[in-house]
Amino acid sequence: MTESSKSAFHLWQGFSIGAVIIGALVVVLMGYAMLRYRRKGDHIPAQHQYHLPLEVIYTVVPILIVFGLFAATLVVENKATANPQTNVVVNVNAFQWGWQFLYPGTNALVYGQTTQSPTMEIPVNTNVHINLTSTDVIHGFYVHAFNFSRYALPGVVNQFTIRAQSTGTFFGQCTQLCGLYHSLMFFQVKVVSASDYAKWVASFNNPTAIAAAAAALKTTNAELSSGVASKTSYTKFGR
Ligand SMILES: [Cu+2]
Repeated sequence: MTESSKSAFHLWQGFSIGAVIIGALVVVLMGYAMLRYRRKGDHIPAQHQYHLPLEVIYTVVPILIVFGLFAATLVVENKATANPQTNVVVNVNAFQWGWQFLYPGTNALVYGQTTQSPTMEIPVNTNVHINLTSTDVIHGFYVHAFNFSRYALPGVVNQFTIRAQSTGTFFGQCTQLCGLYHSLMFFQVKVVSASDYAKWVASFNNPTAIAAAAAALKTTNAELSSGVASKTSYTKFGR
C-alpha cells in the first residue's frame, strides 16, 4: 500500500457508496410513482404541465453532485501526481523484456530480464521519486499492491513519487503487450526499513560489484554513474 493508492481506494469507495445511495433513491421513487399512481379506473387523472420547484431540484442537485465528484477526484489526482522533494531517486528503464533500476548518485544498480526478474529496493515511509522511461517500445510499470500503473515510453520520462507504507516484497509486471516475452517481464519491489536500505545501497560501494554490474551491462562506469543507461547498452547486450 502506498499513500496515493490508499486515497484512490477511498475515492472509489466514496463513488460506490454514492452510486448505491442514488440508485436506491431512484428505485424507491420509481416504485412509489408506479404504485401510488397506477391506473385505478377509466377516468383521466388531473393534468399538470410544470412543477417548478421539483424541476429546479432535479437540475441543481445533479450539478452539485458532479461538482462534488470532480472536486474529490481533483484532490486525489493531485496527491497521486505530486512530486515532493526527496533524496531517494530511482531511474527505471524498461526494455524488451526486463527492467533496470539505477539509483543516481550512488553505485546501486539492479538489472534483470525474463526469468531473472530484478528487485527494486526502496525505503519504507519515504518519498521515492521515480523517473520512468523505456529504451525501445511502450511498456507498463505496474505494481498490484500499490494499485499503480504508468506507461514507460521511449523518449519520454514519466515522473512520479511512491511512498510505501509497509515493508514487504511486492510483485510488479509490464502491462503493455510489448513483444515475445512480455509475459515474463516481471520485477519485485522490496520495501525495507531506512537503515536496511542504506546498508543495501552501501553494499554496491565496492569496486568488484561496480565492475561486475558494468560487465553484466556491457557498459561503462561513467555511463552507470550518470544514471541513464544509453540505448547502446541494451543493443550491446545482444537484444
Ligand atoms: Cu513490456
